[in-house]
Amino acid sequence: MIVGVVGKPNAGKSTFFKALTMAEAEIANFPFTTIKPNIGVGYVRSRCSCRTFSVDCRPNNSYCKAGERFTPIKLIDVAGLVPGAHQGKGLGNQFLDDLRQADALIHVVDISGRTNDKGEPTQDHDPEKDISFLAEEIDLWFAGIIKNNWEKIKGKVQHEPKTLLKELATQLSGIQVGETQVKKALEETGLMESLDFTDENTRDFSSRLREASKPITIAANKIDLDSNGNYGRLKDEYDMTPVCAEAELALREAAKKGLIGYTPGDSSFEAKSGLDEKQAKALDFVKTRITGVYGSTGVQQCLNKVVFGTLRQIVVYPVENENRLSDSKGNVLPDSYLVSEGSTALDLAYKVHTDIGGKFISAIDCKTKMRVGKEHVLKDGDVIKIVSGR
Ligand SMILES: Nc1nc2c(ncn2[C@@H]2O[C@H](COP(=O)(O)OP(=O)(O)OP(=O)(O)O)[C@@H](O)[C@H]2O)c(=O)[nH]1
Ligand SMILES: [Mg+2]
Repeated sequence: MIVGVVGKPNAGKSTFFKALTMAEAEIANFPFTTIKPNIGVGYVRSRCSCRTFSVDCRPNNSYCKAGERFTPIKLIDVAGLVPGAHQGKGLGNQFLDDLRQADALIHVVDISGRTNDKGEPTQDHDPEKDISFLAEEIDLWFAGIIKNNWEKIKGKVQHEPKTLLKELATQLSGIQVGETQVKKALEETGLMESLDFTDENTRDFSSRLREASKPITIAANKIDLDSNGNYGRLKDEYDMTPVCAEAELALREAAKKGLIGYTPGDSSFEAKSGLDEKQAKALDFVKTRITGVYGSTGVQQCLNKVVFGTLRQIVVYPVENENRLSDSKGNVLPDSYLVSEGSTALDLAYKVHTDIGGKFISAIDCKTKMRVGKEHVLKDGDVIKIVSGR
């Protein structure tokens, strides 16, 4: 699963990405700082099952802080998108290509309105324009793929109308669009029968595919600079999270240096001794103007919202020893995995290893100590031992 970080140039995408991944990413106050995509691992936060089971965990693929488990998820930060990108404007199609694999997008918007649609400094840009243009660009990108392949598809479909669904799904599989999504959009638009792929109909069809395959969550970034009240004006109309990526990055860096105690996503942090005057002032700003006002910096909240809300994932913990809740080396609750709501014990077995999935015998729910079958539906926080043949 991959979450893409998108938006116009200079909106704060790389700052947001860096705060989540602590990976190297260039950040600068001018457009098109990022050209090649940054790929890294971020973490979603959920209550660790070590608390429910009252055990001390020793995570391996993830980490646990103050009883909160941080489970990995891949993130990609791409170049800034400008209107007309689908036709090659700005850095053009390349980074749209970089987004092919994404399952969901976080749209980092400069809510302060202090950069124009090209990412250049200004005073009173309306961020509402950014919100609509981004979804449009992605719709047009999808529509372009259909248009470019339409002659090929049409030829085959004329011989055998039933193949429309298959042909479209094949062309769109590269951008993570599945057959079920194509089918639903074809039915909703009536295109399955009419085959009337005019520009307008193709656009409508693409828009539905985009909503299903690359849903967008809005991060209202640079909230610290929003003196024009844009967030207050737009928050009822759009579902968005107030964000200060710069503050989150500062908190994570300060925590890494041991200057503060901070668990990502918390509503507050604790300053330790040894801060110089500048650091103390910066942290005071974060406290009084960001976390104290909005309840957090919003960065962790955005990622959690995408993964647990939009993508409907749950966290489960596979173990090898059902009594010690550990792997074979004795590490307690070593791994936490994201799986889709409704996943079964067999799905988890395959996720752990294809061999284990193939030789699945049964599973043990470590909470109830009950043996369950492959159809057993997993719940958030479940600790599961998979029993498989040799
Ligand atoms: N005040 C404020 N500035 C921020 C915030 N987030 C990012 N910035 C600043 O905005 C500028 C652009 O940040 P980047 O992260 O490089 O933006 P980007 O969207 O990746 O830009 P491109 O790669 O050029 O598309 C930098 O000067 C950041 O320090 C924020 O929450 N508040
Ligand atoms: Mg960037």
